[in-house]
Amino acid sequence: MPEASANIGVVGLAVMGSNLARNLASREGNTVAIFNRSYEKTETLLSEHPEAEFVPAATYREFADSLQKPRTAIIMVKAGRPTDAVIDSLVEVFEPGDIIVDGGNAYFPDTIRREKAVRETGINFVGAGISGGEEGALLGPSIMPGGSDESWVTLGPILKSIAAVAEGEPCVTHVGHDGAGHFVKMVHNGIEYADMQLIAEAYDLIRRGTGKSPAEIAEIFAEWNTGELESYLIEITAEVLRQVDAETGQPLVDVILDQAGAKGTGAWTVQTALSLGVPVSGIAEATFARSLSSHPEQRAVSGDLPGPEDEFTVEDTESFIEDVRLALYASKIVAYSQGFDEIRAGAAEYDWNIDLGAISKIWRGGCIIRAQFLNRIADAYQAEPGLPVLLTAPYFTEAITRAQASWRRVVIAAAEAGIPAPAFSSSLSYYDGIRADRLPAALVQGQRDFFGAHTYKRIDKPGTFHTQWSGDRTEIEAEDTH
Ligand code: NBP
Repeated sequence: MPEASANIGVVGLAVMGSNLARNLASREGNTVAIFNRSYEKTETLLSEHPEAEFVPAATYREFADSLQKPRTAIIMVKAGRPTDAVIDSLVEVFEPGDIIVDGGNAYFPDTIRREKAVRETGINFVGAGISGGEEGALLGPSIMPGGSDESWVTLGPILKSIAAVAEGEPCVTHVGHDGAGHFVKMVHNGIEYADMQLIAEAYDLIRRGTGKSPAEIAEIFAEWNTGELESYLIEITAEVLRQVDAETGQPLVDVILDQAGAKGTGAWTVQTALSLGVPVSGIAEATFARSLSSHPEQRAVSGDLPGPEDEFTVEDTESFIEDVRLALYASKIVAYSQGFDEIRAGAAEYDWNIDLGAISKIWRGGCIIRAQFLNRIADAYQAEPGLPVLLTAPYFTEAITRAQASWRRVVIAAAEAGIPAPAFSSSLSYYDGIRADRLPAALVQGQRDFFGAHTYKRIDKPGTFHTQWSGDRTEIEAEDTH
C-alpha cells in the first residue's frame, strides 16, 4: 500500500489536467498524486516532468491510498459521461469528508445533480469552473468553485495557491453552493462569445469601410489595448491580425475558413437565460452569428440576394475608427451588464448567495475575458451591491454618454452598408429598450388579450382586465392569468 503522501490529486492527464497538476506541484507545500484511465499519459507526464515529483497511481484504489485525509482530488476529464464514470470510481474508494472536485466544463444542472448524489455518501462534491485554457491551467487560471462551505475550508488555500493573481488578489472565490461555480463559468463563456463577436464586427466594419489591411488593423487594436478597451481578447486580436500565412504569404485571417465553431457553453448560456427570462441579446447574437457562419449550404444559395446599391466608403477614416472604438466599448458594457443580470437571476432561482463584485474581480486575471474594465464592474458593485442594472452605475453611464452618438452612427453605417453587425445593433436596441419610458409591450398585451384572453393591467387603476373582443368590446375585471 503506498504511503499517503500527497495533499492533492488530479484525475485526467490530457492537456488541462497535466498542466494543472504541474501548476499544483510547483507551489510550495503541495505533493500531487496523479491518475489517468490509460497509464501511458501518467508515464509520459512522469518522465517529462521529474521536477514535479508526482505520486503516480495505476488504479483508483492506489490513487486514494496515496492521498492524505481528507482526500482531495480534481477531475479534469472530458465533460459528460466520462465525468460521471470517474466520480463513480472515486466514490468507491473515497470516504466521508473527502472532496471530489470537477474542474471540467460541466453543464451546471449536471453539477447540481452530481453534488446531490455524492453528498448522500458523505463525500463533498465541488463543481469548479476553470478558465484560461492550457496556459492558464499551467501558470494560473481563474477558478470558480461551487460546493459546500466545508470543502472550501480545505480547498480554498490549495486553489488560491494555483490561481492567477490580479492586483495582489488570487482569482478564485467560493462562488456559492452546488452548481454555482459552473453556472458562473458558463456565463463567463457566454460573455466571452459576445466580446469576441463585438471585436470581430469592429474589425469587419473597419476593414470594409476603410480598406485597411489586417496588419494595419492590428496596429489599431494594439493601440486600443493601451486604453479603456485593454483586455486579453483585444491583445490577441492584434496578434491574429498580424499573422502572415507561411504557405501563401497572405494574412492568416484571409485564409482561415470563415465558419466559427462552438463547444456549447454559449448555447447553454442563452438557453438558461431564456428559461430565466433574462435578455442576454449580445450573447445570443454572438452565438447565432457562429451558427449562421457555419451553414455553407445556406450561405451559398443566399449569396446573390440583393444588398445596398452604393459602395461603402468612409469619408473621415480617423473619426470612423474612433466611432467604432466607442461603439465597441458601449456594446461591451451592455454584454457584461446582461451577463451579470443572468448571474443575479440564476442566484435568485437556485438560492445561491453570489457576490457579483467578487466575480468581476476573479475574472481580472487568468481567464479569457480578463480586462482592465472588470475593475470598474467591481467598483460599481462595491458602491451598490444591489445595483439592478450595471449600465446605470455612474462610470458606465458616463462611458455610454460619451459613446452614444458614435454607437448610433456605427449601427446606421453598418445597416446602410449591408454589413452584418448583430451584436452592435442588438446591444443598442437593448439599451434603448431598457431606458424607454414606455414600450410597445402594451400593444403585445392587447394582442394577447384579443386572441387568448390573457388579460392586462392598466396604468391608471389596480386590478386585472379583459376586453370582450368577440362581444360588445366592453372591458370587464378578470382573474390574473399572467
Ligand atoms: P479532454 O476533454 O480531451 O479529455 C481527455 C481526458 O478524459 C483524458 O485524460 C481521458 O483519459 C479522460 N477520459 C475520457 Br475521454 N473518458 C474517460 C473515462 N470514461 N474515465 C476516465 N477518464 C476518461 O481533456 P482536456 O482538453 O484536458 O480538458 C479536460 C476538461 O477541462 C474538459 O472538461 C474540458 O472541457 C475542460 N476545459 C478545457 C479547456 C481547454 O482549453 N482545453 C479549458 C477549460 C476547461 P484517456 O487518456 O484514458 O483517454
